[in-house]
Amino acid sequence: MQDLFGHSELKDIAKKVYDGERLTREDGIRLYHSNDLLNIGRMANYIREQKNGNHAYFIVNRHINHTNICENRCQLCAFGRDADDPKTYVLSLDEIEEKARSCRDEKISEIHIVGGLHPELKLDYYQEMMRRVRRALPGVIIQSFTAVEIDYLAKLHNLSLEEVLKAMMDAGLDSLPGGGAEIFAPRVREIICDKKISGERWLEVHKAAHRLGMKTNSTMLYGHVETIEERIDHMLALREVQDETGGFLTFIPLAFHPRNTQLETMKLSRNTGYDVLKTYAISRLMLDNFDHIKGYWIMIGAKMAQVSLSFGVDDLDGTVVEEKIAHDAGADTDQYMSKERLVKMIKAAGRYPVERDTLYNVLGEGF
Ligand code: V47
Repeated sequence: MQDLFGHSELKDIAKKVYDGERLTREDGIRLYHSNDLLNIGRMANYIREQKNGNHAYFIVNRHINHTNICENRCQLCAFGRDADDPKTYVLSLDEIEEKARSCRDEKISEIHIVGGLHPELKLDYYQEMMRRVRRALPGVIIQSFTAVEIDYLAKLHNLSLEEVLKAMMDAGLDSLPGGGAEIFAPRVREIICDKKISGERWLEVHKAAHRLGMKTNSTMLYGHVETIEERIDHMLALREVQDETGGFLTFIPLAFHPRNTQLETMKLSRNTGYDVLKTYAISRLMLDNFDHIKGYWIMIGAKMAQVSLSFGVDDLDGTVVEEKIAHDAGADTDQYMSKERLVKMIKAAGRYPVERDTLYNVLGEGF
């Protein structure tokens, strides 16, 4: 295998990868500076197949965004709005229950609820939300609330992170999604999300969840003002926590969409196909202690997601049904993809489709 790298500038990194040696910060930066996309992909695919064979996972899930009112109004976000904006909404508990109930026949295994930081929605609203979703969809895994929302509730009620997480778990919360991580570097946060919790606090929330036995996801929002070094440092911070807790299920690179955000005027170029594939492959190589890398088709398009299955990705996320965060920012993808289409896409990439639940328990395969 290594012979293929005979004349490659990446030969020494390839040796490490095939010898099972951990890559360093410098290796990650060099990979990003290289244009040898096929060899970067080849290495990532080797690790991907070592960890997950030919499996390509997907989930039958539904997203709900309960409110777009948000106190933070991050520069990166087109979804959050001020309370007096005519386009705001808050879903009532009845409406949320109805949305959950409406997908009973779809046999979904996960419900994913995230929203803005609304000062009038208190812990009891969220607990009742969990109880009602649980009642509407018994057996479904509730993966809800970003670390940012958990921190907000802790501050709102003067509670510790553990107290908020425990209260939510008692009401039915199973797992936290990976949103809100953005890029951990303070320099970047100052520009793209100046009121959001720090990267350190984001990691603290996830560590607290892991200590309570919860599994969680992680993300990185890329393609705005961050440097290559800041992307690699973000991955390394996650790798360090994973060494400590083993609580992360997956890593999801999220491609930045500028439309309707405060960053739109900076004329940031949308992520290129090359950058998207490199980012998947490099994260697969750097995050040696993560089992899964997710290619979220909503943000990169179905075709790019399919190709990513050869560049380190082993999971395409799911049916989703309703998506507002990327679409408010200009995503031109559909909001829903049927299970049949996910399966077809996976098979056409030569992979073996596996339906999973949030925790990667297998619910069906082959198809
Ligand atoms: O937290 C916000 C990002 C996240 C934009 O855990 C943007 O399985 C691109 O975290 N352009 C929400 N991205 C989505 C998210 C997610 C999605 C799917 C699966 C999982 C998971 C998590 O989207 C936000 C933020 O990081 N985001 N605005 C934007 N303009």
